[in-house]
Amino acid sequence: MSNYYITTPIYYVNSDPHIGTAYTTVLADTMARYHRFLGKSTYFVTGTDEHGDKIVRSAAAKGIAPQAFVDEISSRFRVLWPTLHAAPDRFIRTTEAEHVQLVQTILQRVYDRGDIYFGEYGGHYCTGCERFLTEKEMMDGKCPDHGTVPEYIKEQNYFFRMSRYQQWLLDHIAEHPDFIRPERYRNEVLGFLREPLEDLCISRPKSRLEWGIEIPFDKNFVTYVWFDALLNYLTAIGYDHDPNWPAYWNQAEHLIGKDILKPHAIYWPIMLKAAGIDPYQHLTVHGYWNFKDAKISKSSGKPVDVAPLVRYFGADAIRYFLIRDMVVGLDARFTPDALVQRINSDLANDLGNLFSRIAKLVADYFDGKMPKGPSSPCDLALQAEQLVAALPAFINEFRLHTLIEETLQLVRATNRYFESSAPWALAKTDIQRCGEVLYNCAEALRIAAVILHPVMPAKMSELLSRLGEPIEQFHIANSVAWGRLRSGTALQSGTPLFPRIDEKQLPEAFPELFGSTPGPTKAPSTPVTTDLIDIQDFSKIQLRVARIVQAEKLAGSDKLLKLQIEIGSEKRQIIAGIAQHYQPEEIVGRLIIVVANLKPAKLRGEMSEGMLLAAKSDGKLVLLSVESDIATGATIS
Ligand code: ME8
Repeated sequence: MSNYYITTPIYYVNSDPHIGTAYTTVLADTMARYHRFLGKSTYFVTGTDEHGDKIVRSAAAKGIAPQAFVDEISSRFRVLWPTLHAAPDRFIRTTEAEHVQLVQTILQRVYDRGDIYFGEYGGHYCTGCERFLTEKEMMDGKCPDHGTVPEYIKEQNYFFRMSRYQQWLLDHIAEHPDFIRPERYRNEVLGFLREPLEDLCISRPKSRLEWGIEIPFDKNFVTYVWFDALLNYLTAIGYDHDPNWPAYWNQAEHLIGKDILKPHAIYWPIMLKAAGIDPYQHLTVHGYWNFKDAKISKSSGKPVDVAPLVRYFGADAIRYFLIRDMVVGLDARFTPDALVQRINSDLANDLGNLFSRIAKLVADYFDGKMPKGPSSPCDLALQAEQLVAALPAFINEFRLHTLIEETLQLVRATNRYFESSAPWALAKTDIQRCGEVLYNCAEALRIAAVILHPVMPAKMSELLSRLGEPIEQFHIANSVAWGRLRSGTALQSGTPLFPRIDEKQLPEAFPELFGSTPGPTKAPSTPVTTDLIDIQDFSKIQLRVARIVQAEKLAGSDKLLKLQIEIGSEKRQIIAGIAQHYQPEEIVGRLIIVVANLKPAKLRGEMSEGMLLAAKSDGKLVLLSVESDIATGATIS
């Protein structure tokens, strides 16, 4: 039997879990379940990262000792995951004795091999990222991810000779095209590696930070958080003492968000190489969940708390939404409307309703027992077979959003077949044919439920039990073959599987999420239609997607911002009247829409080469953007 080892980042305990950290955990859990489903022996690990400066600061702010603080927050993560039906095989904490010992063993080994030396370094340290940023990475002197000014630190420390392994890493990436995926992140890493790699500072003097793992060869220092944290991936599988560790390590897949690409794609493989351990197999990188156009995170002040969402909508509905609405690699928007739409349309309407309709007719005309199927399968069987054949590729390539969509296409086709076959009418004219139609529908639904089980384990188990085919141990090959559904077993109709969400109640239940989203409070005062134009007039305007790479206030104006933008390979400056609505630091990095063929004009002595688009209503202004990530320079039609 082959193996599969999947990990999430171990999360910092300076903040509570939120929808961003929940996403990575749910995705890893779903992948673990799919690989089990493909017949592999699977190990799924998540946990918490508990050392470092920011933990000490958060504990101090609460007035408690670091250990008490980390114990409390770590347990919030540990107890939350099962409520989301995430079932890690191991929950690891970096304060565990087993981990501390492993970090010290590896540090000593790398030191003995001559790859750690003592020296002095001065640099810009971002506590949010827990690493030094290069001049190139900073934007306007700030960390682009955290919007804070890094602290300049100069001191004597231990350094890890990363530079020695730069060429090795480049060769490894070239020889293993799917080492880092999707490709855009592989390219980003190759971009970093075009510059000479600086050696990595891997210690902190105890005089400045005590809350860390002591360096085994110098008691005055503790190790740097990343050197400590990354090694959790080895502790978790019992590196060097559990006989099974190599079999899992050979198939290791790290799942991370794009914020921690550099430590995972550069520091980690080099650390492994220096310690004489083979690199992991895959690093899979996903984008950000944004809410109201900002990354969901504790530091941005926009965390979306998971527990109340789970209580209200149910764990499986949240899992379904998260996995369906994010394409791995791209950013996605968490909008309350999209969440409700998915639940009401896909789950309540397409999936839940299909079961209710089948169960009702089976109860009315077949005494609640599954009727006999036809002697030859229908078209739905072919569609199901094609879907099943594509599953391994969807799973191995992390295309779970497509897997879900294709499965829902099968469910929708089954609903159409139900409608066009009209079994309620057949019941009065041809009861055998009526039974065959119901059998076909129930069988297509059963296969869809097996396929969706890893995404919604509790709800799909319930559906399968109600169909009379409870799940025990299953494997794709023998559970999704058409015709396995037995006749004569009892169907349990019961309450709707996915109750519809009443949108009217939501603003009251979640004021912070739903309160201000249903659109403008008042209708815009400008009439919608003025003079009509021909399509040719419109086609004269060239609209393009651009990215804001720099933004600052225009001296002497309280309304204008000076923006440097990138449109494909072109760089331009535009002056925009948005200073009363946006702070420069909050829009850097955003994708916007610009009119690209406007004649340049001078505004307050500065050239403006284009105009950005924004929507206005009653004194409010919001920038226009695109729904998901796309290359700058993309045309808009
Ligand atoms: O970086 N959208 O921990 P962390 C999607 N301790 N995913 C998000 C997200 C968002 N808005 N916000 C957070 C650390 N995440 C280190 C990791 S690993 C050896 C050490 C998820 O608590 C995503 O997986 O800041 C991201 O990479 C991770 O949380 C960062 O978690």
